[in-house]
Amino acid sequence: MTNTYVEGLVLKNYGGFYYVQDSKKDIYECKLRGKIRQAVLTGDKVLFTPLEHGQGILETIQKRRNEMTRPRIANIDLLLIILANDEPAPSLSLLDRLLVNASYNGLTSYIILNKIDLPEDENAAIIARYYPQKGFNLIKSSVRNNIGINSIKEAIMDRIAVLAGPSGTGKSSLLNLLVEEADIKTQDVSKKIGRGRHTTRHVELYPLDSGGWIADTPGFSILNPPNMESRQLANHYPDFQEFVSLCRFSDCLHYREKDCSVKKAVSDNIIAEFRYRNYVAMLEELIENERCYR
Ligand SMILES: Nc1nc2c(ncn2[C@@H]2O[C@H](COP(=O)(O)OP(=O)(O)OP(=O)(O)O)[C@@H](O)[C@H]2O)c(=O)[nH]1
Ligand SMILES: [Mg+2]
Ligand SMILES: [Zn+2]
Repeated sequence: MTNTYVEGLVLKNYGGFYYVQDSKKDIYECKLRGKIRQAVLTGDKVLFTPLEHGQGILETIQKRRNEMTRPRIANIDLLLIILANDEPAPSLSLLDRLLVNASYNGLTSYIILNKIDLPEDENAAIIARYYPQKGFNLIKSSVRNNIGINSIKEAIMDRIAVLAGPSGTGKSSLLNLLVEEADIKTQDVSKKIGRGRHTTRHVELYPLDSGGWIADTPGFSILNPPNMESRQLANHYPDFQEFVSLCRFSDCLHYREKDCSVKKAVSDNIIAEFRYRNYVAMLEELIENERCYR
């Protein structure tokens, strides 16, 4: 007999079942094949055997491209960093930490500057000016006034997205807006997977009508410094890249070295000083960790 395995994506694990969506967007309620030992995570790409009545058997987990804790989710493509134009005013150092973290984990990141219906905070103005000019993705939005939402949908298209950002910036509001629209047209599916916004405390991926998935992770934060070597940090600063090869020392950390092109670019106002300050703060933490664990 030829095998009839089908590729699918785990949307959630609930009540002992795994809800697996195939490429036709149909969702199957799957039990595990006995031999699977590894924990199956939301976001896992799997092979499963479809059975009758929307049931299935989850056969194997495919190799993960990444895996996050807090919440536990696999194969994330996209980090949406939700900041507010004001209320709360955005923190530049938090933003840079999130960007470094995303880059370290191989994620594409988008800076979403939400609440543009409000007057702009000083840091918000800096963000809106500096980052797009350096090639970062930035979308201005107002969940309240339905501005920028289509651009966010386009960013998520066919990808697995998670939200990050400080409290009060509008993550839950955005999620509700995106998922509510999906709800309208996927009622049958939501009935089938027994969904209720408040019924589950497990991580769930919501398929969006416009394509892609978003995780219900309003409290998502990935603030711990990633476990990288200090000399790797500059690789995660795209605005440093055109200068790093011009430093006098090939192993320059752009820290206390002489003839450092990155520092020169900072004093020439090509690299923003706040970016460099955030770099040094993270660098010192990494160096400190290396001292402790050597
Ligand atoms: N003016 C304005 N207010 C907004 C906008 N989006 C969300 N809000 C409001 O901002 C407040 C916080 O929104 P939430 O969606 O709860 O923020 P959150 O990021 O989920 O916050 P945490 O769950 O604490 O991390 C609420 O009162 C929202 O109504 C917006 O675009 N403009
Ligand atoms: Mg929230
Ligand atoms: Zn240097």
